[in-house]
Amino acid sequence: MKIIDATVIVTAPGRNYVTLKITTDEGIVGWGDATLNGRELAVASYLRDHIAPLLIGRDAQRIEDTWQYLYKGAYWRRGPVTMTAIAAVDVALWDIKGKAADMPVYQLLGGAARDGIMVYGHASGTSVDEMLDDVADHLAKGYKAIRAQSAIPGLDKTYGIPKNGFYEPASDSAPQEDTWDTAPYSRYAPEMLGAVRERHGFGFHLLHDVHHRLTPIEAGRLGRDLEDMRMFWIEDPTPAEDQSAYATIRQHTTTPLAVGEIFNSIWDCQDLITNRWIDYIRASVSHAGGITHLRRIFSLADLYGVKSGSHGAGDLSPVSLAAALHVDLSIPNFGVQEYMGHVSPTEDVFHTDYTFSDGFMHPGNKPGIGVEFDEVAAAKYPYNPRYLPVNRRLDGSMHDW
Ligand code: GCO
Ligand code: MG
Repeated sequence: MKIIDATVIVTAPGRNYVTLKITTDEGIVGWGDATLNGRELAVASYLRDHIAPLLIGRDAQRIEDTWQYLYKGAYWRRGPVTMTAIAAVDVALWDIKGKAADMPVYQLLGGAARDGIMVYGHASGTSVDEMLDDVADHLAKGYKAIRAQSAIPGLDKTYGIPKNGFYEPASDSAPQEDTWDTAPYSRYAPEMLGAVRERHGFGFHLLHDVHHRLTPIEAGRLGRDLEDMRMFWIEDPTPAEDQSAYATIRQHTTTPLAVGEIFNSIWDCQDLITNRWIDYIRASVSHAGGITHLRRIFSLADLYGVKSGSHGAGDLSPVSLAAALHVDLSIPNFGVQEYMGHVSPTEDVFHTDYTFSDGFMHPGNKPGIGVEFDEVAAAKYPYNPRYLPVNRRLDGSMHDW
């Protein structure tokens, strides 16, 4: 089965998504997600200008060989743009293989290792009370795991707090400027998360995203301050690229640690995993080289007792979420899957088969990934340049966002 076409479609049904369509000479079409929030067109160009011409005529069934060809063949390895582009090709080829075999992809990955995939939702609020009500809403919907974030008094904007009811950090023309001050956050976070346990008890998993903002010693102290809350994890307590920082955090706390949403390859987390500095690896299908490479990361993690906890924010398209669910269902060391949902009218363009019920998701049983992309609908939503926010300390200097 030969690849005869590879087309890139950029569309913005509520937010920008870059989608790769691969067509074979047998008429089978596969879809891949190539979205890199805020840098979408770089991946679109990488695919259109540098990868698509190489795909024409290749055997669509040779997924591993194509992965190695694109990874080793670029010479300039890794990085978010390259690995997101390779991921889109990889997922589209798994989609094709599933459709050719008339099986959902999770069957090709070894079959279901569990009945459902525990997902965590996002509860947030501009005040603690509002956030506590949102936690109650999530519990009522059946969530077994909930991430809690609320606005920090004294700072004008806080990461993870939605505008107009839906968390959407990207802004047009220029990045929004947030402010950061570690002291009020470090005092406030234990109070805020303590309030969650006080009001709603310990019968569900509680998560919190620090979003790369602390130093290792500050993160160690936060982890210690949160020990009584029995967190499921704290996420990205320090800037994620500094792996050995986690050795310091680990020395100070038993609060579980999760990192990896910005990682692109197994080399980004080799030390974190092999030194057992983390508990959950958050690499995603779309930014870490596709199903082929993500499974390699999770296999390494399994050897060291580290579980999966894939990124699943709304800036990863439904194609990515579906692909993640196939991986989640099939691996032995699954931990949790992030599920933020997608803003309307995403469903107009991406027709999905996955389901959510009582806190668990399932990818569905359609052949392939189980997501179909409506090109006619996509044409109604043109690309709209967006930027993620930046963060400044009170003295005006730049801080990690
Ligand atoms: C999360 C993430 C996201 C990122 C976003 C950036 O844990 O879900 O931190 O919300 O900020 O994916 O594009
Ligand atoms: Mg995060």
